[in-house]
Amino acid sequence: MNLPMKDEILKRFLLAKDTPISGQSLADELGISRTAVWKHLQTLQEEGYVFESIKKKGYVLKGKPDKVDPARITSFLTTQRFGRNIQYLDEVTSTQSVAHELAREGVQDGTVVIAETQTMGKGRMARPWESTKGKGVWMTVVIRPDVPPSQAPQFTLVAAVAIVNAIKSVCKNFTPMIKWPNDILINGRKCTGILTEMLAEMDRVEALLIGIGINANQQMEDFPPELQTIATSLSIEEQAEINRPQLVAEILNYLELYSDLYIKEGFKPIKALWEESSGTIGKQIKATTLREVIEGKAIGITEEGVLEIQLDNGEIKGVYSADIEIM
Ligand code: BT5
Repeated sequence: MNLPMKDEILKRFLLAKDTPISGQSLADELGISRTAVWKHLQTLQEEGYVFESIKKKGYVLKGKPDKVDPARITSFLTTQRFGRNIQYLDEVTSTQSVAHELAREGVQDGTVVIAETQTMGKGRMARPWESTKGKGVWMTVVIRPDVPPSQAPQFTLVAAVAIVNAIKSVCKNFTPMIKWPNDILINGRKCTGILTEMLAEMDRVEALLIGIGINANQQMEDFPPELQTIATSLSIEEQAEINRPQLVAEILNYLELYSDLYIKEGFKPIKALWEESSGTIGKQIKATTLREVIEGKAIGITEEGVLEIQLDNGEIKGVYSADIEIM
């Protein structure tokens, strides 16, 4: 991956942990002058990184600002493609809008747009998405699978499975559950929303924009009153501070793994993983679609990712997209 030089330097300090790195060794390894190294260190310090100088040995990174910056995400990545190009922004209207532009320009598969806050974060049907500054994961992953547009909705389920597993790898005190199709809940409260958008021709997806919003380090008072009864954050549930760059990297690690699995083996293995974490199946639900309200028991998802609801009279209805209330 081609990280900017400043981020290359930062990544080396992150990986070295408490082992000092000398300015000379960085200059030699990266093929730049010692003055250039020093300038990059100064910029990093201005951004909030703290370096301690150890006599005759070099520098050790002692303090980091709480940011989801590319260098820190990269230090936890094990992917080939996903997250190998990260556009980091302090503030953005919506990461989806930037991702749309980049996708049209032809950016590589797995490109990530991530921001500390969004001023116009959005959910489905243009509902507002609350994106508290520096407290969450607000990102869009641009992926370019070779699939027809009809398969796009299944990627919301691929993403949900990836996110649940990523959350489980960094949090141990609770079990996140998927609420079909695009929410992840903890103890009945929403901690994550997924928004999948698409750039497509008639018969071919050009790019999918997987928008992921996760409440990571908010406390209850950080949420506006209307969300305090329905939302939660990983930190509230885990009772610990969440390492956001690590969480982002784990999501990308799982997302690459599962979307490759989906392309290779189809929806079947994803469906099995999805069912393991589903909080919807087997429950009495109310599904509000654009056309009707359906009440019944959620009995499963089909190979296409369609939710099947059994009505009281035994009839089974398939739902492609809806808001679900678990009764
Ligand atoms: C979603 O929509 O859940 C999809 C949310 C996707 C957000 C990401 S963030 C990165 C990327 N850039 C964007 O602009 N969007 C994506 P939906 O199922 O329609 O749910 C929206 C509803 O969730 C709202 O009407 C609120 O009730 C609730 N909500 C808003 N902000 C929330 C938050 N931070 N936590 C929990 N619930 C929230």
